[in-house]
Amino acid sequence: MPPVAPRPRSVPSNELSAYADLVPAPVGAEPTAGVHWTLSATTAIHTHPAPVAVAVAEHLAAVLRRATGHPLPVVPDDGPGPIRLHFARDGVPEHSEGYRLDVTADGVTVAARTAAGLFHGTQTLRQLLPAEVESGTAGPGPWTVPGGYVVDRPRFAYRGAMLDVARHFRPVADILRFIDLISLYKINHLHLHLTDDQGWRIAIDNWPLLAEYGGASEVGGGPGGHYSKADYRRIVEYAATRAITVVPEIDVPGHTNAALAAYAELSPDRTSPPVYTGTEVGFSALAVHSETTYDFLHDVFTEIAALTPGPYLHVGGDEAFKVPAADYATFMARTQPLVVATGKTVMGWHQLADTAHSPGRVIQFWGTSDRDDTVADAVTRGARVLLSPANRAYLDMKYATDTPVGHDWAGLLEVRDVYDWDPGSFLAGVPESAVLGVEAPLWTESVTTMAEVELMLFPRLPAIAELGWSPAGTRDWAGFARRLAAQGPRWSAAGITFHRSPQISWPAVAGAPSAAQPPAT
Ligand code: TNX
Repeated sequence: MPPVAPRPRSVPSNELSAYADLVPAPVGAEPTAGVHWTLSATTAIHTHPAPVAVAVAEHLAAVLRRATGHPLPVVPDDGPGPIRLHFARDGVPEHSEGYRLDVTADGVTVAARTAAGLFHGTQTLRQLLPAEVESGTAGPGPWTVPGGYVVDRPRFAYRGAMLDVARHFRPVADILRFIDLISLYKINHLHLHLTDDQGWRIAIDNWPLLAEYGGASEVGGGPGGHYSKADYRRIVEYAATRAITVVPEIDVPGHTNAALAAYAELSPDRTSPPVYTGTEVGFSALAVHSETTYDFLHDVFTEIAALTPGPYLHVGGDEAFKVPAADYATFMARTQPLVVATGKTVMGWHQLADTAHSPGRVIQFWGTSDRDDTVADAVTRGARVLLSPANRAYLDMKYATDTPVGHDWAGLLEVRDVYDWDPGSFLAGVPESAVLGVEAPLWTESVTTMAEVELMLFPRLPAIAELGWSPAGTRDWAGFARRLAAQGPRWSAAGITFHRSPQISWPAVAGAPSAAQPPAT
């Protein structure tokens, strides 16, 4: 008789469907019937090689310690351990973000080629544990993981979330929480919209008034704020430990009132406009014929590039209604090489598409139709496309007319609208091979608190994350709706505010104290 693995007295709720409930859906996963492993007070995390894998292990340990109360020491050793994170190639998908996860009666092994792969594997492991593992306070368990395996890798290289910190400033602690939230679903880029009419949010040594004066305002007249260089480095480093690359955006030549208010010489009429705290767009512009403007851009891009290890620098370029088309083209023909000279790759909103090409540039599509011939033409000249169609991916759109914050110019976006499209075949003339990935932008004209940020993110961000990560063949609304429902108790345990979409059959939050329940919206 083969040995029979001992079964816990009550079958944990995560047992039967855990491997079928993962979000984003993995490339492959199977449970092993009758096999379990239970995390206990003696569990250690073995990890190799140090220090890259140790950072991933420490993050996992911190999450697990919080909810289990167990010590979970991280042991830098390649030997077998109850939880083992290690670099390997055998059986691991050939992709820098791929991983393989195995759960046997002896423990959990995550194998990957890189720290990013290991990190994604540990995020999957969290979803295989009971929902209470997301709690900020220690609970009794049992912390049982059903046996089985996952092999996984992303469909698209770029899965992004954008936060507009210009319309309403968010302190560093909120950005770190935002990073934690998006990393749950294997998002790997954080796009920070750092500048707009209402505020300039990053310190620039050569132009100190940008942040000091241009940063001291926001929509509605609040105090605003800005990130020091140390703040920004902290964000970049924290993001890196969650396998996330920061993409900074300096939006030019429009959306620049805060910069013009700080420095009159950047303005076409050499006069500083007053600080702006409204929500109109398209009324401001840099002096596109002035050399001072290009000196300014050179300084700003050089300082930002020096702070940014990631490959991209986003130059905005949207809604420059005050700049005639010919001047816009001239401006972008000068601006993009300034970015390239810093060693970075240009990213920009799709208004950039019919301006001069720059090597490998990324055009971020935010239109509402499935056809844009200038974008398709830019692709023939070598551009790649990042998809953020406003009627699919804009997380500042309301879910329904009674959503307390948000816009509706691109429509009302329930979770099914956000999920039910294929990035690989969305834009006419843009083949999947030209699609770098997907990004969900959150504009914050009306979003003023972290609870509101979370409300707009959940449950739609996981939908975008899944479109970016999961194989095209897994896309199925009914299946996604079922898997998403299983995430609800995790968000409740983590204290995440979310929209209880009527399209999803959320499980009852049995026994949860009412304060921990998400608001019904
Ligand atoms: C358009 S999308 C904008 C933003 C607004 C947003 C509101 C884009 C590139 N520009 O300035 O915040 O709509 O939904």
